[in-house]
Amino acid sequence: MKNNWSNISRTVLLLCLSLTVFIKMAIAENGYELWLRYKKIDDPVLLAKYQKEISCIYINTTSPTMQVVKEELQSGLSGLLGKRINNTVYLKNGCVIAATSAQSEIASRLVSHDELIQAGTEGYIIKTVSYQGKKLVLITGNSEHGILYGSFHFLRLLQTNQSINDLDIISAPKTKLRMLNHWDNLDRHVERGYAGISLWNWHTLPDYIDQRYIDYARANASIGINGTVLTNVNANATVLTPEYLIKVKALADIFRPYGIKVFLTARFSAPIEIGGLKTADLLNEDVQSWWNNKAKEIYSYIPDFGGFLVKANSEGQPGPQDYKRTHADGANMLADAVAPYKGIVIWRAFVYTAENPVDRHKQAFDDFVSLDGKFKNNVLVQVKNGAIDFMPREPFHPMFGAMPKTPLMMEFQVTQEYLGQGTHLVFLAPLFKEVLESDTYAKGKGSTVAKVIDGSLEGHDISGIAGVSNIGNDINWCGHPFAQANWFALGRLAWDHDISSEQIADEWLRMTYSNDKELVNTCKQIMLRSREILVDYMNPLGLHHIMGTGHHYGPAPWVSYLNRPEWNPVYYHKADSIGIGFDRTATGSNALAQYFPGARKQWEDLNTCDEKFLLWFHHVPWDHKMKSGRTLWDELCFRYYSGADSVLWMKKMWQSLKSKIDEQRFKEVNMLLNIQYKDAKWWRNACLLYFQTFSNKPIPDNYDPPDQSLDYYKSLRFRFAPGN
Ligand code: GCV
Repeated sequence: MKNNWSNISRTVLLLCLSLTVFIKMAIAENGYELWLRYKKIDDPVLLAKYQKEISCIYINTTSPTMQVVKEELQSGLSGLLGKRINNTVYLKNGCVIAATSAQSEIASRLVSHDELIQAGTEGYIIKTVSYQGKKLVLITGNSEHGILYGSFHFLRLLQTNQSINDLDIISAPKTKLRMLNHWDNLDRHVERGYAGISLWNWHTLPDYIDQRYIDYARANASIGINGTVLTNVNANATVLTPEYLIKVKALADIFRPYGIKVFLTARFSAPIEIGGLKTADLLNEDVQSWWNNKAKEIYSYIPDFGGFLVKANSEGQPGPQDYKRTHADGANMLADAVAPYKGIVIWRAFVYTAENPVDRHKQAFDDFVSLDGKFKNNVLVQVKNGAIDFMPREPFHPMFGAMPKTPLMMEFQVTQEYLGQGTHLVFLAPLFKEVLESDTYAKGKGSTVAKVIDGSLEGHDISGIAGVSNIGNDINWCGHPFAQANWFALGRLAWDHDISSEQIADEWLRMTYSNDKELVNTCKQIMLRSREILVDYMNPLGLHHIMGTGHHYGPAPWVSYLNRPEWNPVYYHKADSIGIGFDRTATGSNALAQYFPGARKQWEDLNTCDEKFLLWFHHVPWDHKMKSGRTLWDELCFRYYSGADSVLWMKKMWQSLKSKIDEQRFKEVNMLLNIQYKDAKWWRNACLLYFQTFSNKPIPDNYDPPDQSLDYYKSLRFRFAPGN
């Protein structure tokens, strides 16, 4: 009997345990759903209100895009309202009606010509309307893709607990091309990728369609992204062969209903590598016809193929300069090949060569600005946000504003190659905004970078923003749970660069975590300060390019042995017994002269220079008096120490939210913040110990001294760091 009882109680205990595990698993969140979680609204009062306001969907068009709209509204509204929301054939009170004015009489009657003009080709109108005595929500626009974007906007209103009582919204994108650039190789290794391997499973395509492809398209459409470059700019010509083009076609077919066009990277030497020609010189007629035929072939598979992205004559990639032709010549040859199909060419300006002895900062400007006006009108020149290479902080690239006849496209890096890679929590919207809001002074005050790249400064027809993707096949897509916010931020800013970083963080947090006030406010503080904190513990006061060689993870300001001068960190910080920093004024490389006088003014005088960029533009004595009253050396110590301490603050803030976040995501972020803190101290100690060998000054007593020697930090190796 006793035995029986103990058996029974053991079984009950086991059952209880498994139930607990099951419940935990059921509520565990792995981040796969991104910001499209559609969980039932928590607030009962608001839920009841929404349930009263929304009763059904009314969509009568069966095109692929409208099918997607219907499915998204159905699953989104059903999830958020906690009850099934169906599509109806009879218009009822509380229906959400989605249609273009050409598709529905209701839409055409209830929106004005003016409103449609404001919405443009891709924008949308969301309005509360009355029709035949019924109160409805109308989502309309000039195109189905506009309606798709509008539907996601409407869902976002509910996800972020906004009122939907009296809607009157018109929104249109400020830039035309809003793209992701994947640096994905055909073997699925992602260059500078920290979230697993490439999403594109070339081996199983075109027959196996991973659900991820569809969810990727949904996520992009939800933030207005309308283009994707599938392959690495360090290109492999194989993707242009028929064997791969049918795979590309399969992806293009999936993405089309979501308004996403597919682009490929074109390797300049492809005519030799896969075409059997002896040259890739653009003046050779066989080369020209090879590209023309290749374009024709691609468009036979993918009629709405976006075009090519090209990295040429940069870091070993082939290009027109191999044949003494210019970048414009190269871009124009490809532009001619895709022009009959309305394709475009995006030509990158990220170029620098070992042979050129001038400051690397100046090289792209020198190569490109004289070509202004020489590019065909279906070419965009894609410029990185700064002149060096996606550093934690760079002044805007001097090319912005300097090529008025050429549409310049922005290239941001969403993947965090130089910003802690997959382990640091850094919200990039403030970095993107800082660049976009910078004033080039190209046409007087107010000529912001945003106005250059959205085409409004010079009246260009094409415009664009691209972000180097941080997406891989990790279950949560981006590696770090908060890295998703940077994908989200790119899309939101490409749509409207006037949105504030705070709004973007607010939306993302509410959609990805919850609408809990304390959670949103605490995480928002962490996110909004995170980039500045990283700058302080990595690259304060304008320091740059002092990271480890190759993998780019961690500090290595001492590296000086690499073949090319501009690959060495010592080239950039120039520390010596007098001071530290790169003199880019007239007494030095004079890179400053590439900026318009209005912009130049804020940086050219050492004593008035914005301290954010002090060591970027000046070689500054160690005893220089800073605005804080500290000497430069003491300020450097202060920045490094307060940066690292602030990560501790981030950790504490996060920990205060334990009860408000699901276990899995709480733990993941917590562990990553531990790594970030460790890394921040490593950056601080390694950099200060190294720079101290030049300054010969003590680290002030009020700071804990580094716990390891400089030799120890120099000895660290990261042979298999990801993304390398
Ligand atoms: C795709 C940096 C990166 C490279 C990258 C290059 C580029 O140098 O380290 O991995 O190559 O930028 O943007 O082309």
